[in-house]
Amino acid sequence: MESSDPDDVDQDGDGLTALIEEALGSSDTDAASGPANMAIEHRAFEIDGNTDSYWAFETTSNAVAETFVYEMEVSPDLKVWESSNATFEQVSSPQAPAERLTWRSKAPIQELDGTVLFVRLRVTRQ
Ligand SMILES: [Ca+2]
Repeated sequence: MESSDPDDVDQDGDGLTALIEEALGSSDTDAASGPANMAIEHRAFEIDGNTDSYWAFETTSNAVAETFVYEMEVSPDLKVWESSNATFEQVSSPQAPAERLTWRSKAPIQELDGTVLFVRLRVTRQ
């Protein structure tokens, strides 16, 4: 059964619903505008004077982000999803002026060797 909620529509077929597109500040009528707004990559962070490589999950956010709650979730198997609070922390990003949300793994990549973890962004309206 298809949802009649306009937030659930994916008009451009890029896999991102209208709600997610609005939260990212992308367009649900342009398939090229959405998916590239999210990335997970290795990034150097300085923590307590030590620079190390961490996983960084980053997404753009709508200029009126107070409309939304952005939560990063993790899963070991794509079946069970939970809050990323145990493995990631949300950090501010220096990449102004574009408003971006960034989460950093709590442990450096070298300590996560062999760990399989999937990530996703969960967005709800406030
Ligand atoms: Ca879409």
